[in-house]
Amino acid sequence: MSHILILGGDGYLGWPTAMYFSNRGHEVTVVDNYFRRNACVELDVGMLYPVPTLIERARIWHELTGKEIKVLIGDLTDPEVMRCLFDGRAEYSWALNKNFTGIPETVVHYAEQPSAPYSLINYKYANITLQNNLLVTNNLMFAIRDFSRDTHIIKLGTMGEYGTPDIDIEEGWIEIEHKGRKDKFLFPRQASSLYHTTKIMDTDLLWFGARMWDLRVTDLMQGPVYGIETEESKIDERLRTIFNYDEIFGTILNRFIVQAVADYPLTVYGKGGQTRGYLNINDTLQCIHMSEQSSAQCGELRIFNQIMETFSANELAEKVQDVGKMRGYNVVLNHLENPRKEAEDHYYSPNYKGLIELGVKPHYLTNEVLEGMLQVVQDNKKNIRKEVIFRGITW
Ligand code: USQ
Repeated sequence: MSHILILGGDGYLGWPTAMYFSNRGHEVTVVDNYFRRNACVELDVGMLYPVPTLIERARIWHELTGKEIKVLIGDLTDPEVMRCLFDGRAEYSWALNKNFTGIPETVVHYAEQPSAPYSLINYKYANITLQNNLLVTNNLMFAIRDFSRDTHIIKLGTMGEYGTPDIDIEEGWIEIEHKGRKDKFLFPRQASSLYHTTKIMDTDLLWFGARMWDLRVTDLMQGPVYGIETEESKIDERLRTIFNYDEIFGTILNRFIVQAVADYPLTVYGKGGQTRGYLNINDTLQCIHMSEQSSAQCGELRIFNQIMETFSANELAEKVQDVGKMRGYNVVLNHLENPRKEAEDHYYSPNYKGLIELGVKPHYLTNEVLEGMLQVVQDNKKNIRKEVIFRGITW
C-alpha cells in the first residue's frame, strides 16, 4: 500500500480523507497549521461541536483501529516545512514521534484558505488568502520538482474557477479553432471571489510545473460539499469532521440544515437562481481514491469536474424545507439581498463524466441523506450560535 501525504489534514475534507486511506491500509501522513481553527477563533465563528486537535484525533483513531496516522503540525508556506516532507528530513510531531518511512507516492493538496467570504472581508484577509494559497502551492511544486518528480499531486481546485459562462463547461480543457487552426487550451476561467482567483492561479502554477518538469498532476474542480458523517467517523463521535455553519466557513447546504434546526429563516442570497454542482463528502473521498488509483501521467495536468448533481440555491432551500417539515420543523425561506456579486439567473451546464468513468458511484442528495444531517445537527442544537449565521460580508 502506498504512502499518502495529506496537506491540510485537519480540515473539513482533510481529516476524513486521512481516515479513509488509513482504513484501507495506506500509510498516511497529515500536515496542518490549524489555520481554519485559528481563523474560527479569531473571527469568533463557532463550530457545531468541539473537535479534538489533530494530534488527539490521530491518537483516538489509533486506539480504536490500531492504525496510525502520522501528524506534523507545521506551516506549509514555509518552504523548509514543505521540503522536509519530500527530502527525508521530516521530524513528526513530538506527540507521535515516529520514524519517517519514505517519500509519498501521492500528495493530496487541501492546504488552502477555502472561503470566498473570508478572502473578501478586507485587504488583510485578501492578502492572507493570496499568500497562503499561492505559497503553499508553489512550495509544493518546487519540493516535488527538486526531490520527488514521480509523486502524483492531487490538488483540489474548484468549479468556481470557471464561473458561470453562457456556454457548456468542459472538464478543464477546450479545443479552440481560430482562423482555420486548432489547439487545446485550459477552459476559460473567471472567478467571482479572490479565493476562487487563487485557485485559478494554483491551476496555472501546476500546469507550468507539468510543462516544465513533467510533474504528474490531477486537478479536481470541486463544487460545494455537504455532509457530516463518513464510514470512518461513524465509529466514534470524536472522529467527526470540523463542521462550520457560519457565513464564512459554512457552505450552503450545511448552513441551511443548521438554520432549519435553529428555527432561523433560510438565508437564500438574492433571487436564489445561483446554480452550482454539489457533492456528498463521501463522494469527495471516492473521487480522491479513484484519482489516486490511476495516476496522471508525467507531464499531464489531468482535470476532472468533481460534482455529482446541480441545484440552484432555491432548490436546495426547498428540499431542506420539505424534509424539515416532515420532521416537524417550521422552515421558512428568506431571500436576503445578495451580499455577493454573482449571477442569480444564469445558464449552467457542466460536463462531469470523468470521475464516474473512473468508477465513482455517486451518493445523491436524497431525503434520507438530509434527514441524517438533520439528526446530527439536532443532537448538537445547544451549540448553535444564531448570531454567527449571517453578519453580511459583502463584495
Ligand atoms: N448561498 C446562499 N446562501 C447562503 C450561502 C450561500 O444563497 O447562506 C449561495 C451563494 O451565493 C453561492 C452558492 O450558494 O451562489 C454557493 O455558496 P457556498 O458558500 O456554499 O460556496 P462557495 O462560496 O462557492 O464556496 C464553497 C467552498 C469552496 C469551494 C466552492 C466550490 O467554500 O471552498 O471551492 O464551494 S464552487 O462553489 O463550485 O466554487
